[in-house]
Amino acid sequence: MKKLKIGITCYPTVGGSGVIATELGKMLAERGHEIHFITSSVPFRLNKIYPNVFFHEVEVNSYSVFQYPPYDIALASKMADVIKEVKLDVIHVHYAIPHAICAVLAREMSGEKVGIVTTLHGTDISVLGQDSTLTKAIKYGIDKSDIVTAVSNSLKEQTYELIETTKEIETIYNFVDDAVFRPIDVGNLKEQFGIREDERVIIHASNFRKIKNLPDIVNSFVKIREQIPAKLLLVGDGPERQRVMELAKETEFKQDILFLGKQENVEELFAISDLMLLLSEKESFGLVLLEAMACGVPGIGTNTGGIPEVIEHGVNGYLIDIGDIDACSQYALELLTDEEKLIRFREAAIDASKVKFNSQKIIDQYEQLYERLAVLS
Ligand code: GMT
Repeated sequence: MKKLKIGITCYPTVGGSGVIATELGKMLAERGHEIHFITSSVPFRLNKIYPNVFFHEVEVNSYSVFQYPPYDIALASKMADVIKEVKLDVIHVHYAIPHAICAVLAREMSGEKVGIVTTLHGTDISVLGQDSTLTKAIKYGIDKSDIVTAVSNSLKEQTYELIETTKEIETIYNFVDDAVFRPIDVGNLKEQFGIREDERVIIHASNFRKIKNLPDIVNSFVKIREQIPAKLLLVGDGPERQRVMELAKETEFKQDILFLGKQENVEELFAISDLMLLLSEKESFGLVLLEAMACGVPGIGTNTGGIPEVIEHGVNGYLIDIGDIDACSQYALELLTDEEKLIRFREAAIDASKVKFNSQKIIDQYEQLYERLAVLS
């Protein structure tokens, strides 16, 4: 395929959409494409020098005449500069607002024929799509993009429900870097955390927003812990952290609940884990589940959004209704007390990450989209 010049815009801080955008850029660069990240800071997974990868910083200045710093305008201007200077073939934005709208504006400003691909990740639709002050803008961003993708069928259907668009939306699943997310030997890490060999390890990682239902994780763990020796690792930080810490302190197993804060190398924590819990109220995909699965950690997730497209119930994990902590603890105990079953689920989880969510296959899908655009222009 012809080597393309591709601009990528995402939120560069920790978060699934930024991770996917960055990994996609890195893998496309490995295939010889020239990748230009146009973001407010270096994406956090872009942690070393990669040939073919360039970074264009969006500088957002504050002026006393503005109540809010004009990020969207600064981004659109920067995108227009890069489109013109580099002669981008495609600009791929992650999140409908503001990024798709900025790309449309930038194309206008540059007067060039760059193709726009927008990937919807979830919050832009499931939360913002319900905000009537934003729906028209989201629809505009979607309609004016040349190609729109969603990270699950569920998110695609939700977009049609919430945003009155007739635009074709294509599902392209998320993927993980399988060189990082795989079963690894981490020596005596479990011991370093003070976890005994006979204790099972349950893990949850998120941005601790309310929709992640952290209290359900703690309450499910308490029910599990009443039956078997176990530890709960809570990885991440966010608005709910304080409330969850208080809840954990009130339980009789507070010493078994470890708050680890934000962690860069979560794959090392997955290496000592037996089960992942993601009990969210909304979740367009649940990338963290896939990261855990690729490391051989099956998950229990809620039957919501795209989670049922990631977990195959009874094969590589379990699905429960939102809030059903009895079912959660029951399934967890079934798995954690049956070594053979756990091994079977671990293998099935790795298998799903390699087959259904195969990174090379998914990069092929994105490349095919870009190719279609190149033919159109
Ligand atoms: O989960 C979050 O709150 C972060 C958010 C983001 O923008 O990074 O994640 C969304 O995109 C991820 C990557 O596609 C998905 O795996 C998450 O499920 C999705 N979050 C929600 O839908 C709440």
